[in-house]
Amino acid sequence: MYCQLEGFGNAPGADLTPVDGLSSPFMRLSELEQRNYAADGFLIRASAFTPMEVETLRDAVERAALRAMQLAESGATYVLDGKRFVDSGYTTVQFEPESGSDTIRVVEPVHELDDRLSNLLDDIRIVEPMRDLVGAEHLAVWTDKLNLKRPFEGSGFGWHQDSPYWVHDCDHVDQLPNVLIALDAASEENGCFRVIRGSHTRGCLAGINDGSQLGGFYTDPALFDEQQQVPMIVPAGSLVFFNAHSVHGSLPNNSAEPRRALVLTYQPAGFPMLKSKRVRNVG
Ligand SMILES: O=C(O)CCC(=O)C(=O)O
Repeated sequence: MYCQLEGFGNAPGADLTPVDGLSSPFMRLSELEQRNYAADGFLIRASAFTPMEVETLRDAVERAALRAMQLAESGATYVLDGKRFVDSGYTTVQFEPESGSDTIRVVEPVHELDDRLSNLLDDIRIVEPMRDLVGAEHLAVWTDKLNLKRPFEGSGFGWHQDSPYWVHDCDHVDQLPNVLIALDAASEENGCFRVIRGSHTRGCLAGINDGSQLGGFYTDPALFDEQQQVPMIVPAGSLVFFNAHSVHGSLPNNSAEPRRALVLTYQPAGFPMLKSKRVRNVG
């Protein structure tokens, strides 16, 4: 049920090589991929990273999570709708909502917490398709997140778009495509990522007006068709590109398997990042 580029893959044992300024036509989106992305609002490149590379990235995110935990010890805590957040400088660490839980759910931004994650931002397999999706040859990073979804504990993400979060900080919200890098095989059981096919075509949609603090960020269910959801059941190392206006979410992880993912968001070069306000051009 997804648009996978047949035969795409990388040589076994390839390292996480940053882009060197050369453009590879092979990595760019084919016309078919561009048409699929325009219609669906998402695109999958399965197994873009080798098992060895995925292992390196898992190690990097676990180290980054340890560093995030240390930062959180001296950060400023606040609670929204029962969810605990800690800000340390411009880094936000979100904990699982279970009362008293010290399990990290999300870290944003995360790339500064491990050099391997910083290098990943320049990886040609991500940057080349992003050039087509942003519509610019020169790119910068907008934001980057680590979603951990630990076994039996990782909570779900309600249906939402990213664009309403960002539209107040950015004048080019139509040029902020995301890529989710699956660090574990994703299944229905471990709460795979889900996208509402075609929901990106109507810009920012209204949120829920239920009087809660975060309700406005969850998309009004009357404005999209849940039947159009596509579960991203993908092998570890796969890339899921998706539009900032796509309604997306996921169910809790009820399995013994983790479902970790990085979500990177790009923009045209020269613009500052969402949280640090620094410019992080690519390549
Ligand atoms: O990883 C997921 O299941 C959802 C991620 C998400 O919705 C987000 O990062 O905005």
